[in-house]
Amino acid sequence: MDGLVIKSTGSRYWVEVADGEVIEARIKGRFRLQGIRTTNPLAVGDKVTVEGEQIVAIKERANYIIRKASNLSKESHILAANIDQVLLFVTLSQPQTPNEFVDRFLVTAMAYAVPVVMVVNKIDLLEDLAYLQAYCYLYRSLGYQVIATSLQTGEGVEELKQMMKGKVSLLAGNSGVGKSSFINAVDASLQVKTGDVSKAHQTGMHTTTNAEMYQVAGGRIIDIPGIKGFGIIDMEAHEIGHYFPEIFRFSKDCRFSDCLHQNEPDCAVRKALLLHQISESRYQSYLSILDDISSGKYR
Ligand SMILES: Nc1nc2c(ncn2[C@@H]2O[C@H](COP(=O)(O)OP(=O)(O)O)[C@@H](O)[C@H]2O)c(=O)[nH]1
Ligand SMILES: [Mg+2]
Ligand SMILES: [Zn+2]
Repeated sequence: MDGLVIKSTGSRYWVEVADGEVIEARIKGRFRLQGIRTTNPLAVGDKVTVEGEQIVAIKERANYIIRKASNLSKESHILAANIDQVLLFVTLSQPQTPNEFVDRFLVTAMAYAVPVVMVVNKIDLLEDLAYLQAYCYLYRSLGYQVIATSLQTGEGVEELKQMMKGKVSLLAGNSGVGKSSFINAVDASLQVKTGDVSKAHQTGMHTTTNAEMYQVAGGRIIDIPGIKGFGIIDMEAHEIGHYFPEIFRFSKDCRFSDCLHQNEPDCAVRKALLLHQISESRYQSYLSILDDISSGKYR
């Protein structure tokens, strides 16, 4: 019987089978998967074959996202599989999502070939709407879909729901930006726990504990505990610029084809930066990722 993993604790899996019935199943034997070393063989979003209460096979993944189990580990943890899009929740206030976090996230998602919808939430808290507009404009100009929302006033929520229809969306973003509140806003019957911002920040704890997939707004949504980003993986220094659309575009005019856009002569990217055709914050994010990769942080 075909099934879809909708919840996992690491050793136990909940699999949705025909007619929406959910069974708790275990893995039979061991899976060898696509040559990656992972701490977990299966993740939410995986399509599997079940026999009785056993998962006996896994279908090939369209995509998946992983996180290094720890900084030193060579093993990875699969966070989710078969994702149509990521909803990256960010806030410009309470808390303010760092631009570098956003840009790192976008780079990795592009490397995984997972489309991102940026959800700028809590806009009811903003006094400076000019900044919001500039922010949305910047990322839209780079080709990203951006929706400004408030769960307080409901602004943008209907538009976002429309974009989720018929798709599997992964919720991502720092703690306290409104991910759980959003799930509750689209389906009050789910009653996902939400956290008080200040408490969540003081303790570094996350109110959600298990990866779980919900059916909402005519689509599915995956909520992962404490998911922030998903690390930059297996990327060479010269590749980073490929994942910054504006840097990539200008880099074609750099004198050297292997230009890293730091201090090289006749660098078209730095020239564009001086002419404000590339945003300073985006360039800083680029340098910071480059720095991490050059210093072997992800090796
Ligand atoms: N003012 C305002 N507060 C919000 C909004 N969305 C969520 N919150 C609050 O932000 C806090 C954190 O929300 P939560 O959903 O737990 O964030 P999560 O950590 O991303 O799941 C809660 O106290 C929510 O009530 C919003 O649009 N406007
Ligand atoms: Mg939450
Ligand atoms: Zn250059």
